[in-house]
Amino acid sequence: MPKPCYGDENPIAALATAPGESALALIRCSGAGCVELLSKVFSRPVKLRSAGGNSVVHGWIQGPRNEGSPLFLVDEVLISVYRAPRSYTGEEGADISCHGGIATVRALMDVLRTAGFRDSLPGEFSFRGFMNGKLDLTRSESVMELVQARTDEGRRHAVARLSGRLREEVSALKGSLLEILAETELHLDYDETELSLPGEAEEGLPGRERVEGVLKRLRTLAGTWGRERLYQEGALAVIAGRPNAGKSSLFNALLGEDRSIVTEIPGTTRDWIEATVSIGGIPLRLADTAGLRGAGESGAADQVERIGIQKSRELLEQADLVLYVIDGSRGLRDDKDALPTAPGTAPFFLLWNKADIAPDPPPGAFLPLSAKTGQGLAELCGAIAGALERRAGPGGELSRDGAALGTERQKELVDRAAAALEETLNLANRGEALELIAPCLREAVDALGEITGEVSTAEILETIFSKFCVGK
Ligand SMILES: Nc1nc2c(ncn2[C@@H]2O[C@H](COP(=O)(O)OP(=O)(O)OP(=O)(O)O)[C@@H](O)[C@H]2O)c(=O)[nH]1
Ligand SMILES: [Mg+2]
Repeated sequence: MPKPCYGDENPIAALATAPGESALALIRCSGAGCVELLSKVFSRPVKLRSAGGNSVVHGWIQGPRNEGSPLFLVDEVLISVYRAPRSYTGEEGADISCHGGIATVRALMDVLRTAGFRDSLPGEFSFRGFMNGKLDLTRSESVMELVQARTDEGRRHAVARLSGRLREEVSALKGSLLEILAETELHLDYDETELSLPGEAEEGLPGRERVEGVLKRLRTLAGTWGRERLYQEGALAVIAGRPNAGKSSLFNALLGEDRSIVTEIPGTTRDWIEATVSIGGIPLRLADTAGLRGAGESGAADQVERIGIQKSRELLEQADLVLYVIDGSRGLRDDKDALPTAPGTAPFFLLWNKADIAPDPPPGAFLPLSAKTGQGLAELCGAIAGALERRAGPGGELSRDGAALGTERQKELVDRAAAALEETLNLANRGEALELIAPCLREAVDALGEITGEVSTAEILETIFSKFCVGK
C-alpha cells in the first residue's frame, strides 16, 4: 500500500481528544463518502445515511470480529454529521462521541480501519480545511497555538489570530503593495510608449509614501513577536542565593503550594526542582536551587551539595531572569562571595527576604519581601512580568488590540517583506529604473502571501501541518 500523504483525499479518522480514561472521547472522521462508510458499522445505517448536515444521530458502532462472523457491539455513540462544505475540513465529516475508555477507543479505531478509514496524519484535518479554503495559514496556525496555550493570556492572543485579526492586517498590507505594484507596472508600460501619467512624476517610484507606510506597519508587526513568543514559550526564572536565605520558601509561595522542602537547616535543597507558574499570563518555569556557598567556607558543602551548587551555577547561565534571595535578617555580609561578579544579560532581582523580621534593606535596588507572610509577593510578580516583557521587546500594547504574530515562520516572512521594501526604497533613492524596483515589490507581496498561504508549496504546507497534533 502506498504511504499515506497530505494531499490524498481518502477518508481519515483520528482520536481528537487526549487518550486515557475519561467520561467521553471524540473520534473525528473526514472525507467524501465517510458517512456511507460509517453506516456499514452503525446500528441505524439508513438513519445515518439520510442525516442532514449539522445533525446528530444516536446508535451503536458494531463491527465484525472476523470476516463473516456476526456483528458485535463496540460502543453506544452519538454521531454528529457534517455535509460538505459546511465542516471544519470543508469535506463531508462525522464526529463520533464515544465513551472515553482506552480499550473502547482502540476497538472503535480498529472497526473504522476495517470499514475503510485510514489513520490521519498530524494536522491533516486542518490541512484539508486549508486546502478547501476554510482557514488561511495564520488561522490554521492559531488553532495549534490554542491547543498549546498554557496560560489565559496565551489563549487570548491565539484567539485574536483565530478570529482573523492577523490575516486582515497582512491582507491589507499586501493589498496596498499590490496597488503600488500595479501602478509601477503601468508606469513601465507607459514609459515604453513614452507617455507620462497625468498627475504623477515622470520618474521615480509611484506611491513612495505608501511603501514607507507599509514598511512602518511591517516593522511594528515584526516587533510584536518577541512578546507573543514570551506568552507561548514562557521563560526560565532561577531562584538563587545563600543557603537558608528562603529560596525554597519563595518557590513555594510563588507556586501557591508546598513543593520544595523548607527547613531551618542550611543546605536543605541539594538537587534543583522546577515547576511552571503563570505570572501575569507568562508561563514561567521556576527553578529552586541549592544555596550558593563559597569554596572553603565553614560548614562547606559535601559532595552531593557541591554537585547541586554546580547545577545552580549552570542554571543561572541559562536563566531568562534571576531571583537572588538574601536573608535580610542576616544582612548582606554573606552574599559577597555568592553574588555574580559580572552582570549577565538576564534581569537580576535582589530580594530582601524575611522582611517580617529583618531591618530595612540598605539603600539600593533591593525588593523587600517575606516568603513567609507573603508581603511584597504581588509587587515581585508585577516586576517579573514587567522585566520579561521589556526584555521581549515592544508590541505589548499593540498585541492587546491590534494584529500580532504567532509563529517564527510568520516573523521570518514579515522580516523578508520588510527587507524587500527597504531595498525598494534604496533603489528608488538611488534613482534606479522601475524595472529594477518592481521585482523587489513583488518579493514583498509574495512573502506576505506566504504568511496567509496564498503563496505556498506542498513542502511548506507539509512542514507546517506536520507539527500539529493528530486529530487536529
Ligand atoms: N521569618 C521568616 N522566615 C523565613 C522566611 N523565608 C524563609 N524563612 C525561614 O528560613 C529558613 C530557610 O528557608 P528555606 O526556604 O528552606 O531556605 P533555602 O534558601 O531554600 O535554604 P537551602 O535550601 O538550605 O539553601 C526556614 O526556617 C524558613 O521558615 C521569611 O520570609 N520570614
Ligand atoms: Mg531550599
